[in-house]
Amino acid sequence: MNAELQLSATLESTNGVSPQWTRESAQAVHDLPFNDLLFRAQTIHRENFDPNRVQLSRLLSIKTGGCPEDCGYCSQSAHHQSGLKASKLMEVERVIAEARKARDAGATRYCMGAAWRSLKERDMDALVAMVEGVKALGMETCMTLGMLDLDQAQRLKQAGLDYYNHNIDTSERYYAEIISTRTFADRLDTLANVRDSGIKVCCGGIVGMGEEKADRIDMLVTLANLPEPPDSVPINMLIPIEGTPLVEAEPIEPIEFVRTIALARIMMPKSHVRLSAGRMAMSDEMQALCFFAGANSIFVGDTLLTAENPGEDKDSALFRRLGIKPFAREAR
Ligand code: SAM
Ligand code: DTB
Ligand code: SF4
Repeated sequence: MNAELQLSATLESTNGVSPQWTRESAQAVHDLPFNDLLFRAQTIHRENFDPNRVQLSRLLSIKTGGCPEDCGYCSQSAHHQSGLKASKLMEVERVIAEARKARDAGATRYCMGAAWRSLKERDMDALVAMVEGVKALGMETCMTLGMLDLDQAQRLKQAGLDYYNHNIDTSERYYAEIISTRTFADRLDTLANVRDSGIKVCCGGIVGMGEEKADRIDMLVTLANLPEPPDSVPINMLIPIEGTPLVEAEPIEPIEFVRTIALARIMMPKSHVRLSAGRMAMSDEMQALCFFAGANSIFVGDTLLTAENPGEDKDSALFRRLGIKPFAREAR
């Protein structure tokens, strides 16, 4: 089948309940002329979201550094010499105070991250209190704590956790070049536990790690073909961190990055596509193209978990110039 026919077959099948994407059907969309790709992504975006609203999310590292995993991109792995100082789990009161500040600055979503391989029982009570406290501020809650079993996921759900972030990071093929301490299948198991508990899945990956186009496409095919596409899909552009094995990775070309965002929007029409790490290295114009391609969330504030992020002034100036408004907080 030629690319155009293949594309129309794909689009017809999206009228069904759960279309199965293949590398070929996804690649046919990815490789469309740029204007056709963006027009299609923007059309689908408008059918599902307000095109002039972008959600403001805020991250907090509640436990930093000293992580036993060896993810090749990460400043927090104990396997790399990034110079980051490790810390203990933050106190509940402090987490809630930080969340309140973020809410007062306009964030509607609060994401708490811990540099753990998996969640330990001894920390559960504190985590439950954090979820309850942040929820009580009227914010959407998200956590990313490493691997979870079903019982742990159920307890976080009961505390009011809305989303759990756990990324597949890249294609199954490229994954083993990036992380050796846990497998792609381990990640899928945690995602199944999250889904089965009723917590919404936040799952995406990183581009610009020296992967090939086929890896980016395969990553999105895996995500779109999960039993349900993730409600939330963070697309991170690698922030090269000194002391990590990926510090010299070949950066992704901006147009190719925008194509990845557009493809994510087309393949997962109802998901929040989050323009996540890497915005310090993006021009305003590149970010504007990402919003046009269907990205509808950013992380705000001066820091992500450990790395630098454009500050509030820069982001509000960009939103003003583009006529973009933040998501409104749900009335409670
Ligand atoms: N330890 C938890 C885990 O890995 O599940 C949570 C924290 S981890 C930092 C969350 C995600 O941030 C990673 O899966 C990765 O996709 C992204 N990330 C980490 N370091 C990054 C970097 N240097 N550049 C871009 N994205 C990064
Ligand atoms: C995700 O995919 N990106 C966010 C969130 N999930 C937790 C984290 C980005 C981290 C960037 C590197 C750092 O700050 O250390
Ligand atoms: Fe640990 Fe998460 Fe960093 Fe991997 S990405 S080293 S699991 S903190």
